[in-house]
Amino acid sequence: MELIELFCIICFTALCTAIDESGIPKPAIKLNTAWSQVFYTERVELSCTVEGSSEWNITWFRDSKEIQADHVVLSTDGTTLSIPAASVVDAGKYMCEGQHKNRTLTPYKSDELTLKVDEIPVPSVALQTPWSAFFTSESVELKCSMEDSPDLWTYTWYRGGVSLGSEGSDLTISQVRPEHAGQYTCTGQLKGRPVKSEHSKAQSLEVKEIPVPSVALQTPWSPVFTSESVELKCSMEDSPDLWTYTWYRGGQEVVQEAAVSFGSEGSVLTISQVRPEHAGQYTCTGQLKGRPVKSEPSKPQSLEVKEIPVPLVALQTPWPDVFPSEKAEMNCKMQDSPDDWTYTWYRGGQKMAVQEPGVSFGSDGSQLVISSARQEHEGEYNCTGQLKGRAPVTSEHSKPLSLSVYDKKPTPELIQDPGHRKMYAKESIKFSCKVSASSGWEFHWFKDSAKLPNQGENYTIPSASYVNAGAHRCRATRGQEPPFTTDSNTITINVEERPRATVTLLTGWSEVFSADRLDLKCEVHGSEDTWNYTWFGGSEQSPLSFNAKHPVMSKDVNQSHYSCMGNRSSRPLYSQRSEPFKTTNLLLKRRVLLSISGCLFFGIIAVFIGCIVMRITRKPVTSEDKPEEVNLFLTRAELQASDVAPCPLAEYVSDEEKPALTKDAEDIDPVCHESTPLPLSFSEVEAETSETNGGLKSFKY
Ligand SMILES: *[C@@H]1O[C@H](CO)[C@@H](O)[C@H](O)[C@H]1NC(C)=O
Ligand SMILES: *[C@@H]1O[C@H](CO)[C@@H](O)[C@H](O)[C@H]1NC(C)=O
Ligand SMILES: *[C@@H]1O[C@H](CO)[C@@H](O)[C@H](O)[C@H]1NC(C)=O
Ligand SMILES: *[C@@H]1O[C@H](CO)[C@@H](O)[C@H](O)[C@H]1NC(C)=O
Ligand SMILES: *[C@@H]1O[C@H](CO)[C@@H](O)[C@H](O)[C@H]1NC(C)=O
Ligand SMILES: *[C@@H]1O[C@H](CO)[C@@H](O)[C@H](O)[C@H]1NC(C)=O
Ligand SMILES: CC(=O)N[C@H]1CO[C@H](CO)[C@@H](O)[C@@H]1O
Repeated sequence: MELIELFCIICFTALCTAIDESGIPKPAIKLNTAWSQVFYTERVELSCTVEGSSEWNITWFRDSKEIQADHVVLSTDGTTLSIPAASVVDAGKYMCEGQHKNRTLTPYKSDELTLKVDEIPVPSVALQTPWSAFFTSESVELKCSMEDSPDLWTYTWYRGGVSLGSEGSDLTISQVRPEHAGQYTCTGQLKGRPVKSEHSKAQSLEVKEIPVPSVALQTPWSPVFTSESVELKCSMEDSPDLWTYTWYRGGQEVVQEAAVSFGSEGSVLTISQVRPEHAGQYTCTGQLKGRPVKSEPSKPQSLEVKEIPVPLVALQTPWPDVFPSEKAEMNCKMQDSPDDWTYTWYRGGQKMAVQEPGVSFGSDGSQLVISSARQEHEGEYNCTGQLKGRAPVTSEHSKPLSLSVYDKKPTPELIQDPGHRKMYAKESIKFSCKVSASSGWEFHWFKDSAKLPNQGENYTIPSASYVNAGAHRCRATRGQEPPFTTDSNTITINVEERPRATVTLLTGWSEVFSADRLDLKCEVHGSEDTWNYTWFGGSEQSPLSFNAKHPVMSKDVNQSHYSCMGNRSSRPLYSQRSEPFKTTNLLLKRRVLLSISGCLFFGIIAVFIGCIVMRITRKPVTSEDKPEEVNLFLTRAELQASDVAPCPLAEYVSDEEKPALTKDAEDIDPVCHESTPLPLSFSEVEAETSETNGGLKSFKY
């Protein structure tokens, strides 16, 4: 509009001037281009017209100086002045003057025409977004424009100086890719005029791959237990704050719920009370704030959720039933990694006090020791585990363990079989120790407070002897350090020797000379009871006879040894066997004795008769001269005083050699009278007690 207006004004003034000055035409100066604004390098044409122009010579002036044709191009008639490429020097006030060719007229000047030559403006490139860094697939819009009258221009885009072949003020890249990055410039081209601007300042365009966020478990441990709190963090490595995040579990978007919450912009996922269904593979994506840029999902982070295990209570001591003062020990343990837990104990539903007298817990509570059980320790025990350093993780109660405490110590019962307190040698005795309650007992045996080597519930004496007499007691123990101990009642037994049988010779001296058999008798001394007897001959074990008396015939010389024993139906059931009675050569000796004694007898008679004869034939002598009469018949006292055994019979009958004879002599009645039994020789003389050595008793005073 402006240009048109200007143009009209110029025309009008030109017309007016043309008819001015009363007939002398006035040259009219005029810009031939349709625009008044001329840019550098543009071609400019000015014309100067006078009526009847052919008669006029035209002269051009700029700033009152005549223009020389060397710089500009004038048409042949001079009416047109053209500047092929305008520059600063071409700007100025233009004027033309007409000089009539034939007539001398005062040259007539045109009006002044001011020509301005403007610099070609440079367009500027602007991003339509406030950011210049783009992520792949984002859309980018660039705008190129001239500051003034942008509509007069057309624009051309360049990246890195290379034309993109695209015109228009707006450059749009709908899905930007990394190769779109670069320096963007544009130039302006004046519409319809060959005016081309310089390149604009470059606008750099950065294209980045969309980053992928990463997920990290903030909780320092994995796996986590049910009810624990878990924190997961999702973030971009670079400028994480530009993003908002979305969480996925196993590909499904995680939504907010009672236990699940998100931190600002979703970067932190908090599960306050984790449950098994929260386990899975967590991924997240980032969403650029305010821009439709969405990242690929992160690498998955797995969240493992374990059920809190339940501990097990186990009895460490072998018995669930204990006695007062006995020790009981139990422990509470998780099957897996028990050291990660501490434990709490409950008895009968009540949490146990830390300082219960008589009860101690291990450092982590896994052990419960009742050093000395009491009635109040009875009950059902169970426990829970708490994860160390992760306090809210508490297990369920374990299965209960029941501990019962007896109200008193048991007393073992000592039983003797057979139950006689008075026992006889070689009898077998069996003691049993019985504890009626509970189990696991070990037994120890004591006699007169001395420990016996026996262990086990039974203590058997296969063949009693006097060393087994005494107070017997058993002790039941169980457990260790110190063992629980309880003592039984005491049974005192006596072990007596069995009465000994003795063999006596019934046959008297007088009969010895007449009879040809010896009668032996068996007796059991030290017992008034009646006995049945059994006789044994020689070394044979089979009995010979069963009567109290046993005859030995002279023809039985081979059976030199006879012994007997008592046997009955009440205790003691049998006696000790007697010492063997030797009858070797007894009958033979008797015959020899008979002849010796006969000789002796007749000898004595002869001496006696001789004495009488001497007494009669010789006179008596005085008492002083009288030699001491030989006392052939010693008194009993005299005989006793003498050490020499005077009884020739006894001496002879004895089987013993001379040295043995002196020994035997002490026991042998030196006076040989009718009732004196023949001295018996034994294979060995035992140092028996006087009572049992019944066979010799009759020889003593
Ligand atoms: C001017 O002079 C030329 C020749 O010199 C002549 O031909 C022409 O007619 C003249 N014009 C006028 C108007 O006198
Ligand atoms: C363990 O003890 C608690 C409290 O005494 C009780 O409520 C619970 O039933 C017990 N647990 C089991 C498994 O018996
Ligand atoms: C102990 O004796 C009883 C019978 O008195 C018997 O039943 C038991 O088996 C015996 N024990 C041993 C260990 O021998
Ligand atoms: C006595 O013993 C002898 C040999 O030692 C033997 O020949 C004889 O038959 C025995 N007599 C009797 C009665 O046993
Ligand atoms: C006891 O005597 C009877 C006969 O009276 C006999 O049969 C039995 O063998 C005897 N016992 C012993 C141990 O000698
Ligand atoms: C001796 O033996 C007989 C028969 O064997 C028996 O009847 C009797 O009771 C026994 N006497 C004693 C004292 O044991
Ligand atoms: C009056 C005058 O100056 N006339 C001139 C016009 O131009 C022609 C050709 O250039 C000249 O020859 C005349 O002298």
